[in-house]
Amino acid sequence: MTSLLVIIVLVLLAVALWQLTKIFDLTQVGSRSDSSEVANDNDNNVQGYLMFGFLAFIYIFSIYGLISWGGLVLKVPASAHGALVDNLMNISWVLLFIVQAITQVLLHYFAFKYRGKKGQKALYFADNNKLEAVWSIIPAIVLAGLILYGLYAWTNIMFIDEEEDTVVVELYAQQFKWTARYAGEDNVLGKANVRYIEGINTLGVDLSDPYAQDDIVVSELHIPKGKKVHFKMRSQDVLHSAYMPHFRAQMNCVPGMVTEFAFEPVYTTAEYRELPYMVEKVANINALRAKKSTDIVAKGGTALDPYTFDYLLLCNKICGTSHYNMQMKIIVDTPEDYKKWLAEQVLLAQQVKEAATPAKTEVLADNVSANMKDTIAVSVIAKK
Ligand SMILES: [Cu+2]
Repeated sequence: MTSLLVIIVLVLLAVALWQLTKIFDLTQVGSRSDSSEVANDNDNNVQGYLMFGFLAFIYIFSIYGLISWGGLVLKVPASAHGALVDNLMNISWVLLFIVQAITQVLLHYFAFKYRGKKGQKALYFADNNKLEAVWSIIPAIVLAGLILYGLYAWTNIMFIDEEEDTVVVELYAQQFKWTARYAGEDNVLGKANVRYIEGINTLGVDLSDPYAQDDIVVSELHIPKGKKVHFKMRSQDVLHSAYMPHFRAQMNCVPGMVTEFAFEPVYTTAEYRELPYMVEKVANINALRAKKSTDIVAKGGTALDPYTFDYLLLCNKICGTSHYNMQMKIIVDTPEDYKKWLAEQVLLAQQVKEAATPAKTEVLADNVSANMKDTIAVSVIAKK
């Protein structure tokens, strides 16, 4: 509501300013020597020099941006294919910078050089085949090279060898959270469909499917270092996009179909935390947090917790109001730690079975109320 009011005020202010300039123009009628709407030499000179001013602005802002924000990028890729993506990105950037540096100088210089002058007539110039061939063929070759290299990189990244021993994980997207499902011992995910969603079976896993018997559903993603992880994405409601920036991986999650992506993590979470660039980044973030905390504490609030790095799975499609917060922690473990963690997880089939047993639920409920009674008793004693 406040922002709407601000917008209305700004629009009204703009209208008032526009009206004021009109009144100012009317007061000047008769006093100006040249009140013609047609540009004269003086106007053209001003516009010509403004072109150089704009050129300078583009370059100064680009250089400023590179210096101030260039260091914020995620420098070291955490997946085996990541270097290929970064290389493609870097080549594109270098090409873009070279082309823009040359074309922008030429564009603005010629606009200045051939600015309007009294008595100067434009030359009628129909076409020049040689020039047109040069500016068509050179970009065509460069773009073809870039696209071919991109296609080569993409097919390499997207190739999933079905024979290879991979960890199969389903990423399930819904407004606004991620859930992961591991294929278990058989390494095959059980069938799933929204129609089977019931109680704690929030992913709609078909529990009559033999492949689903050993499936494990979790809300924190653990993956092993040095082994290819084969992700299969599903969405419950709208388009989402599974984005894992440190691994240079992104794939849309589309309702009604399964999309895939596979990569091999090359740094465990602990190793990535120790990378010099990450140590520096975390120190910067914590310095900012500490500064903010002093303000918060001064206002009577509690200080912010220090930040520790973790890989994240984010949603990269604007999917609704809480899209910005749709994320899941990814932990890359050593293969041994991963095995240990996986062994500790309870199978979905077992969880569903336990939830369906009323006797056990009652016992659980009794335990909870007994615990609550204890807590109340303890707090009563504490008060005495
Ligand atoms: Cu989303």
